Amino acid sequence: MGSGEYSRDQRYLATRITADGRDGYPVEPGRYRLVVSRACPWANRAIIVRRLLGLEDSLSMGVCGPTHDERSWTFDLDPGGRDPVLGIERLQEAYFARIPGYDKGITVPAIVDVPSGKVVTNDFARITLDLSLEWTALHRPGAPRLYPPELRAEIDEVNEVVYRDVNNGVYRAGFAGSQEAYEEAYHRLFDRLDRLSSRLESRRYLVGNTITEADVRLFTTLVRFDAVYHGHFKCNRSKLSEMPVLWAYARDLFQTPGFGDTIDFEQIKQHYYRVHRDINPTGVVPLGPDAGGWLTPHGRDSLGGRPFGDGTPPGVASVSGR
Ligand SMILES: N[C@@H](CCC(=O)N[C@@H](CS)C(=O)NCC(=O)O)C(=O)O
Repeated sequence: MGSGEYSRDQRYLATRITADGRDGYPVEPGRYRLVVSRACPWANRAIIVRRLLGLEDSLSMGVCGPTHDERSWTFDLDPGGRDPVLGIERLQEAYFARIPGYDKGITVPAIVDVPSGKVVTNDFARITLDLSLEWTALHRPGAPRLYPPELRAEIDEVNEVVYRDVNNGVYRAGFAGSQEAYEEAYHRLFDRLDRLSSRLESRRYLVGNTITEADVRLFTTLVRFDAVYHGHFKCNRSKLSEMPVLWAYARDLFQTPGFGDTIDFEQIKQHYYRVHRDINPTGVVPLGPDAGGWLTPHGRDSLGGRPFGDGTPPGVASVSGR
């Protein structure tokens, strides 16, 4: 690793919730709580997939506020500052219930076993795949196939470069500790975005002709691009809204049920600009950009594609958004 390069701690609580319960945590309706923050792109993946698969009634969701202190996420959006199901004020309590003194990041997304109050997993990359593959008995009728076996190799290939250069690439640019590390991350990011743009010029979705896990993962970074990555993370060769293909692709997804209805731009900005004081010491949160453009026509229908394949879109989001 070069000097000044940002490195993400990739050691997770990797216990899995599976259909056969081999890790001690079988899939069961009502037993687990997905804890997220709407600000976080990694948690956003899980919120979207839970909505697309119709798991809202089986897997409840706790929502932390957008900002946090050095002890990490709190349930400050809830009455009395406590998660109504877990009864805790801080997500840290559920990590400590699992591993006393847990000394790695108290991160979202996390899935908590409600009866014991313990975090089962915070392995964000696995969480969405397991929602697709292990929670099938609880999927809604018409749930899309987000990770179908015949497309898995291609989805994995796309996901790998999207994670390295885009999802994590924006963080590598934003938290670079040297000019050299920043420039390397910046070029990798925009080179990759240019290649993705070419790929998406003639096809509506990244892999196959329906929405898959690959689209979910790219979307969560694109939707934050102009609000936080362009300014706060210095990813400013172009705004998303200046990259016509990617901008239309992102708007198409945003306007698809299950995507845009999970997004809260204000919480996203509050999180990045107020929590990362090392790169924004004043904590001042910018007022722009205007999010109105997200609802303008995208024109991508002409490329064909069947967003939900043989399935159907999810119903409208609940009023509370949970
Ligand atoms: N744990 C994963 C992804 C989740 C993640 O980083 N979530 C962030 C919010 S976007 C978080 O919870 N940060 C709190 C912390 O690290 O203390 C990782 O670090 O790769």
